[in-house]
Amino acid sequence: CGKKSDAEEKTSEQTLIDVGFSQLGAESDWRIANTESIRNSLSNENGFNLTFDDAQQKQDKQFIAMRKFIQQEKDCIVLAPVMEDGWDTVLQEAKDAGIPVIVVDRRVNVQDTRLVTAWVGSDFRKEASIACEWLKSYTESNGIKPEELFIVDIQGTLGATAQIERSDGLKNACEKYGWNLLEQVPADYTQAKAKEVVSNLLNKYKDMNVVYCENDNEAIGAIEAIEESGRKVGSNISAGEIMIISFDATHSGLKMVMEGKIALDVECNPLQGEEVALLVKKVQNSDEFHRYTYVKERAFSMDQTVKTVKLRDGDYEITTLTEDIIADR
Ligand code: GYE
Repeated sequence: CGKKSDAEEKTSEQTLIDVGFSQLGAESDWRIANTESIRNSLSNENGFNLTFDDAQQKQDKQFIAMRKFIQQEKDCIVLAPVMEDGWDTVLQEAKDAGIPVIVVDRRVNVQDTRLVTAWVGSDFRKEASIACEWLKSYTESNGIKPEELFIVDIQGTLGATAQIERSDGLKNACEKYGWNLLEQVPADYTQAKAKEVVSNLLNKYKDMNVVYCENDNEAIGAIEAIEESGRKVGSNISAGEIMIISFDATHSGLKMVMEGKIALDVECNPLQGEEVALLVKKVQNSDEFHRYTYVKERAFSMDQTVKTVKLRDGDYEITTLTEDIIADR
């Protein structure tokens, strides 16, 4: 093919990239921020024509959306999968139709990893290590013995990467450090479910003193349940307070950190839109791109006892929260 005529050049310039985005749901503040970020970055002004679908936390609905996008011959599909398993068939269908699929946030577990063009998201194992290493240093500094810790894990949606890796990280730390893990219970990343679950756990375990919540909405539900039961949330376990550890660092989560109600909040960055937009363009232009991109994240605490934690790849600094950081979310 020869050089394009001026007219052809103009049309291709004006052509928007047709993208279908299958978002898993709207279960949390994190998710809403993630949707907004992707929608804003994949806007008409930026050269995209985006079709959005909310699957209400149902994988079947994601299959339907994906097949609709394939039928509509989208240029690219962006998929935020609800869980890891079960994607082989539909991803093969996209591949057969020649449509690249960019996976965001959680990952998919497929036999042929080439079915995924690229992935953008967080290192959930690292997030869990930060939380557990912080708890270890904190308790050691305060003379709390490992066997005095009675922990419950309020899990996310079972089978989601963030759940699998945050739950595993805690379980391994409990085994390694000799902490008591009373129970691991799923609450679907929602405030309402977490409140219900924690109310039941409070009745069951009088000695429970740490609630490890796998996201901020769950942490807020847990705080409500604990306060309604007449107990106090806070870092002073020895004085009978129940410590909350959480993930996401959303606006409402960080407000709870500021008030001392969440002891540590490990950030999970939902702002993946710009990276996704860049990737889609690179894929379309057959430019080189990274297949796996991890977004940068921090961990916030108001308690100054632990300033750094030791991770496998070196020291990790805990950020002291300021009003500016909260205002930014
Ligand atoms: O932590 C939670 C959301 O997969 C990282 O899903 C995401 C998690 C996030 O509902 O708030």
